[in-house]
Amino acid sequence: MTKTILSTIFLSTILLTSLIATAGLQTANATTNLVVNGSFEEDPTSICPTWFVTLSAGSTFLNGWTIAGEDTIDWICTLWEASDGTKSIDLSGTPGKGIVSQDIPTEVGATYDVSFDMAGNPGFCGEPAVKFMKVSVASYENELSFDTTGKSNTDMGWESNTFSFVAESSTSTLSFESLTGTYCGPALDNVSVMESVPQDTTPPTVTVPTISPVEATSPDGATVDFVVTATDIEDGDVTPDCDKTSGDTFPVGTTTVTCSATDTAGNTSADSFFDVTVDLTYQGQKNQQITVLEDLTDTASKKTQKELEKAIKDITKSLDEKLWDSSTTLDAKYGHKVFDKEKSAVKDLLKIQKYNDSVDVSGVIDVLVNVDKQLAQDAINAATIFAGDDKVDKELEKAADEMNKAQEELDDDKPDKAIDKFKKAWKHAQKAIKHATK
Ligand SMILES: [Ca+2]
Ligand SMILES: [Ca+2]
Ligand SMILES: [Ca+2]
Repeated sequence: MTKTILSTIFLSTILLTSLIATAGLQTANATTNLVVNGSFEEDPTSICPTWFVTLSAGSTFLNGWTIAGEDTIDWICTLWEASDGTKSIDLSGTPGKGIVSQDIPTEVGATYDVSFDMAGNPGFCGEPAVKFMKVSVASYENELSFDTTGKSNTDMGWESNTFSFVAESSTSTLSFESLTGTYCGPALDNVSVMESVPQDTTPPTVTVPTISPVEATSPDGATVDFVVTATDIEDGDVTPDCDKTSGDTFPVGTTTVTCSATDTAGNTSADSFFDVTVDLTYQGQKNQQITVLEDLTDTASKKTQKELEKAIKDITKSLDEKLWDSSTTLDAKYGHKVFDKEKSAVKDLLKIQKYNDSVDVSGVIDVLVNVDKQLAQDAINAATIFAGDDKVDKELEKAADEMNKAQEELDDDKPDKAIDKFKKAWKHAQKAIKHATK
C-alpha cells in the first residue's frame, strides 16, 4: 500500500519541479530569521496535505531550499508531528542520503546563530534506530545523531540544536545532509539563522553633581534641585534611578543621595553618591535652640522653668529684625545688642546648670556661643579685605586679640564672658570696615 502512494507522490513531484518558487529577499537585522521557509510550512499549491511528498534532487519545489546531491528527501506533511507548525523533513528520502541547502545572505566577518530541531524517522526500516546527519555552513561542519528508540509518529522527541558561525562571504550555504542511506533518516524542522547580537555586559556610567551647601529656608530644610545623568555605550542616554528626586526637600544636615542606572540588557551600575548639605542660618540655629528650651520647660522644676523662660525671652530679643541685616549678618549699628542678649540668655542657662537639675542646657549654650563666634569671625573676614591700611590693620589686630581672649574664657568654662569678647572682636571689625569704606 505504501509503495503505491509513494510512487504516485513521486510522479506528481516530478511534474511540479518545473514550478519556480520565489524566495523573498530578507533584510538582515538582529531579530530576523534569515532562512526562507525555515519550518518547511510553505505550500502554495497545496500538494502537501497527504502523509508526505518525495522531492527529487534538483527540485525547487520546497520554497527557499535546494534539494542538493543525488538522492531524494521526503517532505513530511501529516505522517508525524512536526516540531513547529505541521510539516517537516525526512532527509533520507525514498530512499537515499538527501541533502537540503539554502543560500543565506551574510556579511563577511559577522557572527550568526543557527538553530534547528532534529529527530528521526521512527518508522520500521530494518536498520539501526540511530540516525545520522551532517550540518555545515561556511567553515562550520558537524555530525549529529538521533536515537529513535521508543519514539513514534506522535512522540517524535524533537531536540533543539544551536551553533554559531562566522560568515566568510556575502552568501553562506547552510546545508543538512543525511548520513543514513535508507528510507528512514534524520528528521529536520524549524531552521533559523539570525545575526548574532553582541551581548552587552557593560553597565551605564552615572554622573552625579557636586552640590554646594545651601541654607535652610524653613525648619524642614530646603528644596534642592540637581541633575544626575547616565549613559550607556549601547543604549546611549539612560534614565538614572536615585533615592531622592530633584526638587525634594532636604533636611538640615547632610543627606547622601544614592544613584544607579540599568541598561536594557539588565546591567546595573555600581551605586554613585553625592551629598546635599543644608545649613541652618545663624537665625535658624537660634530659633532651633528656642524650640529645644521650650521642650525642656514641660518637665523642669519651677525655678528652672523661670530661667528657661528668661533665656527664651533673651534669645527672642536677640533675633529682633532691627539687629540684623540678613539671617546671617548683623546690622553694623545695632548688631552688638545681639551679643548682649545672647550673653544674658547664657547667664540664665548657666544658673540652671548650677541647680543640679536633670535639665541639661549645655548643648544650647554651645550652639549660642558658636553662633556668636561665627558672627565675630565673619565680620573679621569681611574687614580683612581692607587689610594693608594702618588703622584697619590695628583694628584687625585688636579683633584677633579679643578672639584669643574669648577662647581663653571658653577654656575657663566662662561662655558668658567669651560672648563679651566676641562682641568686642566684632566691634573692632566694624570699626575697620567703617574706616575703610567711609
Ligand atoms: Ca515545520
Ligand atoms: Ca523517507
Ligand atoms: Ca550597557
